[in-house]
Amino acid sequence: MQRLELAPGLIWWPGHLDRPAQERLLAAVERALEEAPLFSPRMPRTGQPFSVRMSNFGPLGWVADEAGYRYQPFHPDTRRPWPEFPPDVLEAWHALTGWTAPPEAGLINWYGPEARMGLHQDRDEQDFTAPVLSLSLGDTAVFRFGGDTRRAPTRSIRLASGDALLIGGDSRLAFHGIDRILPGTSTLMGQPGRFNLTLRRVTPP
Ligand code: MD3
Ligand code: FE
Repeated sequence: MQRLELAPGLIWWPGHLDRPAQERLLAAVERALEEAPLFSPRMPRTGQPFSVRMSNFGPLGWVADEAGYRYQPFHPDTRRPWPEFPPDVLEAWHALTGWTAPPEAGLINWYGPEARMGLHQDRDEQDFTAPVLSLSLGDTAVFRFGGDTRRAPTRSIRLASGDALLIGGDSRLAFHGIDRILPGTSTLMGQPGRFNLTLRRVTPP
């Protein structure tokens, strides 16, 4: 399978998951969402809901509300612990990151046809030495990434169903976002939309 280094530390495997693997992973995501339904994160200052809806697997989950951005061990609405990581997710983490420690947080992002994610940095983790691994399912997304400042030039790629993206080293604090999704570009789900899973370490080694 092709491995493309888009920038130092930013590695893209187009089509890493074949169709049966995508179907298995989708089934695992849907099972997790029965236990931990999608919630609408809100902007800390304004309480404005994000257009992306979210849930998590693993010991810690990322949440956002008027109190801020943070990782916590329970669902913000049900207050129940997050579902365990599916074995396929742990296998992809170890295969692509080579990291000995398992991920602690597995953010599930759901993009409906109109959802987007503005340019931002991921800096709510206490440990930036570990990489972040992203897995995409469903409709293709226009992903934009730049440098360590908001003003640095950016590039765009299209992330399709089954693609894996590893973010580490010099790219760990790069600005990035999702400009839009391209509804109807995947037949994986019976409806337009996209799931992205982001696997992370949160606590220091
Ligand atoms: C580049 N998610 O959840 S995943 C996020 O497709 C997030 O849902 C996007 O950005 C999505 O925070 C992009 C790929 C990704 C994840 C983390 C990064 C790219 C990154 C951290 C630094 C640089
Ligand atoms: Fe991000």
